[in-house]
Amino acid sequence: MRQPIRSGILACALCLLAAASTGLAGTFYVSPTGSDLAAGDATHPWLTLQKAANVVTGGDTVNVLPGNYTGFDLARSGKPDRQITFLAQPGVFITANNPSTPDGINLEGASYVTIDGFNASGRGRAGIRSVCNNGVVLRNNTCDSNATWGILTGFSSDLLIENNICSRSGTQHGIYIGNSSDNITLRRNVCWGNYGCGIHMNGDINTTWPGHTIDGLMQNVLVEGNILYGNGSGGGASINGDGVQDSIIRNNLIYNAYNNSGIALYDGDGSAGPKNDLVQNNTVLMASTGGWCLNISSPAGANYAYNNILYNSHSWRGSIEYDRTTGLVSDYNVVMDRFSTDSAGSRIGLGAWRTATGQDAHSIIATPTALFVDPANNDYHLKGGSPAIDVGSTVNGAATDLRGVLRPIKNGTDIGAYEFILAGDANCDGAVRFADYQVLEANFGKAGADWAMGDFNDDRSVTFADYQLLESNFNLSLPEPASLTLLLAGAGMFLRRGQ
Ligand SMILES: [Ca+2]
Ligand SMILES: [Ca+2]
Ligand SMILES: [Ca+2]
Ligand SMILES: [Ca+2]
Repeated sequence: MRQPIRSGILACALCLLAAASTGLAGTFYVSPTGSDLAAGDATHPWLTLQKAANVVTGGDTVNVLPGNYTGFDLARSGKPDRQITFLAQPGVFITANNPSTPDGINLEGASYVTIDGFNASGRGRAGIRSVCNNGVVLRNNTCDSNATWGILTGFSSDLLIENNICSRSGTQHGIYIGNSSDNITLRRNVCWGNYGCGIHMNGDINTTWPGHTIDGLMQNVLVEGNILYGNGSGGGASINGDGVQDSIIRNNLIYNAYNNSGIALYDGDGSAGPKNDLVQNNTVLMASTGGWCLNISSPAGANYAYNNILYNSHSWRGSIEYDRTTGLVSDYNVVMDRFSTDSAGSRIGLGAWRTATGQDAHSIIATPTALFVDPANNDYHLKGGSPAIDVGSTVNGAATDLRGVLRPIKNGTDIGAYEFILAGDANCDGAVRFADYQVLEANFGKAGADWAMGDFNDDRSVTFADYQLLESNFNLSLPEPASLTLLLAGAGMFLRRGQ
């Protein structure tokens, strides 16, 4: 009898040891009312972010309570399966540069780190700077009115930058990734009012990092679902790619662009020009002072442009400027009657472009008024009857839209960043049914939501407003009687719960 009891006690002791170890090593807290002499746990938080940065190891999470903080300088790394996470609660502001550089948050040689939820604004150079590392995630941060960049990365591969807002950078760009880095995803960021580019990618063969091979190319970059507006009073492109190859730029919305280009792919500091890049289902609208919508030059191989809306408010510049007549595969775009096949921007019409290049046989000409719900107020969703509906290339089109809506809806893939869909059609089957209501109900109240979860008004959360959109379209369609009964029963529960 004794042996099993001893085993039980031993097992229990091991459990406690494991729990204590997890608690000490795994989860820390920082608060404006804490102390760096404290234990750093939930009831005894640290005072400074730098204290946390000096001690974290792989697998740790640092929870940051609301308040104002001096930034931090992190040189410690997690591991591929043990990310270090700095997780800010809503209301965390970096109001002073970190102790080492003129940036808010600085990661230098710190790999496998996640920075989530910080507001790093008004800093001396970048809101967040991350260099000489791998496996970094920058998510849900706001970087406004920084002197040079919102977010800067360099020599930083296997990188994910998503759901950040990077605005009003003083002398350069919203998001700048560079220095030959590869395997990077930039998605669902909003970059507005930056002096230069919204997103800048620089292969940069000229800057070295001791001990590392610099190939001057950015490869396998996915730039997807970003919204970029009001950028470029100082030039650049809304999406700027120097030495970018084997990459995809899709479902981005660009408007009020003052830049020299909406999307530019070229060879400046890179070791070679664009090759095997796919520009797909973007909506690009240049301001009257801007350059061409899509500008490709010095290609190192074929590049591809499908399903883009390319509209220009400039007096004579237009949709596509390409510095030659071969190597660009382009079709199923909505364009203006304005193209160029030389780097001087000499203008030709769609017919002459087709003759010179053999491209854009299925592309069409249309105006914003015909295409969009309310272009005067920057609503670039397709309106009912839009000429962009169902006429894109499904074979070479994006599989989703900017919101995550599954393409194609109805009879074909649409051109541009938004697929035309009834609000409420969460499962993207072309009809608003009880199944869609069930999706919305299951996700009701959730933040960080997308269309497929029931966020129909693009505010990233599922609320009563989304239900109202679903209901309005449900009543316009005619559900099966049994489904209608279920819907009304469900809606009653829903309404009671909402009160
Ligand atoms: Ca590279
Ligand atoms: Ca469609
Ligand atoms: Ca549906
Ligand atoms: Ca919503």
